[in-house]
Amino acid sequence: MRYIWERGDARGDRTGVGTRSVFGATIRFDLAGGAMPLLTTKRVYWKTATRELLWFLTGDTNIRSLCAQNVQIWTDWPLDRYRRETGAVISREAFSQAIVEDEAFAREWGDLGPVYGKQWVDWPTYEPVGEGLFRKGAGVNQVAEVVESITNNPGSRRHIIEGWNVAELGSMALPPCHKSYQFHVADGRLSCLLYQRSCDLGLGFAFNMWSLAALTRMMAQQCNLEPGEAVWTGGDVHLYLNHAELVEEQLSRRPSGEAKLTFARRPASIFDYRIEDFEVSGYAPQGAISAPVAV
Ligand code: UFP
Repeated sequence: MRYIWERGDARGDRTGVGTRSVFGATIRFDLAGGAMPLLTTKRVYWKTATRELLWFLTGDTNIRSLCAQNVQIWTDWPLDRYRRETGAVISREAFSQAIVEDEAFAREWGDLGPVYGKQWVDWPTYEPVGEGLFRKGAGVNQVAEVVESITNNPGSRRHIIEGWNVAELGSMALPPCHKSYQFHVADGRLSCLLYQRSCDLGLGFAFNMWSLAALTRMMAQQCNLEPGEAVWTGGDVHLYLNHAELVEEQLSRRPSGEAKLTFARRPASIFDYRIEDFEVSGYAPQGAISAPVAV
């Protein structure tokens, strides 16, 4: 964070806020013994990140079930579209409440397009039915396929869950940031490498790192393997220029405590985890720091 803040390249960006950024960075974290990469220099709402991960695994791309759990991390994108297209003056709270209470409204305004969940468990396919004609085939459940390949062919170098569906990028609220997960088995341990093309180090990163580790732990549990390493690789890793307070506050703090994750049970499949299954101990973070999201 300090390096990027002091030495990163100044870049204008899509949001108009401006960033300092480095291109290409890697962090490795050993998950042995239940250790989790959960930032302590500010409170990270790991349950929120976990609820998002569980939502991806259901294949849902509508924010309604997130809003119903008071998870607002995706609300700003549909809210922005709603304000732009209708000219309505509405607070985030009121918008989120309308999404939860009104199913038709949620259908019209709450969908994010074919983002992560859709690609992870229902990647679209097309079957030729004649000269130049195609019909929709069965979707590919990449997550189920990876559980299967890790279990039956652990030495494979093809255990990949891919979010970057080129043909559908245009209809997504936001093209995937954490776009490729590759799993790897060695010595009875399961590791995962995430390639994240774009990373908001002030806000997004802590969530992305937690989710990477949580998904790795869930996969390891399902495949009867020990957890290995969570390897995170970022493309454009940046700090927004309006995050000065967050950056300075976080850099002035010292890490405290070490979080561990245990599972309350072993769910029947990778798709059957519930938020109550995640038990975190030893997490002694410092206070939360809020900062604006660049939409
Ligand atoms: N971003 C993250 N992690 C995520 C996510 C978004 O850091 O999981 F969905 C940030 C990265 C960037 C912005 O600041 O959101 C996406 O903008 P762009 O598509 O222009 O890279």
